Amino acid sequence: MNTQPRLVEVRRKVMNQNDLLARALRERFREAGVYVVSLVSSPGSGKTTFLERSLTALRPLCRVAAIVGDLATDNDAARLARSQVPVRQITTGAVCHLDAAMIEGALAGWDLDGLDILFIENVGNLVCPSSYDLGEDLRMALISVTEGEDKPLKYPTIFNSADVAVITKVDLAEAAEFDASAANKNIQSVRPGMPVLRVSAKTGEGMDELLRFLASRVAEFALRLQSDF
Ligand SMILES: Nc1nc2c(ncn2[C@@H]2O[C@H](COP(=O)(O)OP(=O)(O)OP(=O)(O)O)[C@@H](O)[C@H]2O)c(=O)[nH]1
Ligand SMILES: [Mg+2]
Repeated sequence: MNTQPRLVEVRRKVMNQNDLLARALRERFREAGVYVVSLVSSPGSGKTTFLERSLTALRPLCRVAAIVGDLATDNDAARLARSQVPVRQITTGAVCHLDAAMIEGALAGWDLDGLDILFIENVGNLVCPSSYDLGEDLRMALISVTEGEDKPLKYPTIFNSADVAVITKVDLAEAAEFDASAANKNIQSVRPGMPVLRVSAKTGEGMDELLRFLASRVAEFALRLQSDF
């Protein structure tokens, strides 16, 4: 018996439900004037380290907060909390990605009007998170120099679902013999025109440029909000 059509149908229903919830979340974020940035990457690409540095840099300038997802432990929430911004951990158990319902649950009791930027660190995974809209305004796909330049070709969906690629751990580029132009070519072949930024959260290289990029996106968002009202 061929069960394929039924499986596809069930999956489509789950996706539709997530899309509807994500749309409602996006509207809620927009009404509260919160710009939402999500981070996706394989495990250990440097999402939390990058976020910790970004939150610390942004905290004196605007009201920031973070939600972080992992299968187990609240290690990342504890690390992010060192930047002294509000942080919430989602523990997904066996689930390899965050979805819109989990984000909605994590927002309970949170005054969104009191925030300017909300970061969401997804579970480290280059496959599952790509299909789940979280209501974010900007999705960053991180790829570290130690992973190999071919990752965008092997995992095109995650790069396709993202708005910007961030090459991390550039302080290790030489040791890893990282070929930046090959990586860039692979990213562009999957998602033509995608901005590519380079950072080291260890040394701080590229962080100013990345935060300027983010600030320009937040400013565009604020302008759009003004023209809507
Ligand atoms: N050399 C160097 N190491 C880094 C950099 N960023 C992160 N690391 C190291 O990479 C390892 C993983 O970093 P995390 O920030 O935990 O990575 P992650 O993507 O949050 O990991 P998961 O949440 O488990 O998916 C840690 O040992 C970090 O110290 C960097 O810019 N340079
Ligand atoms: Mg992490």
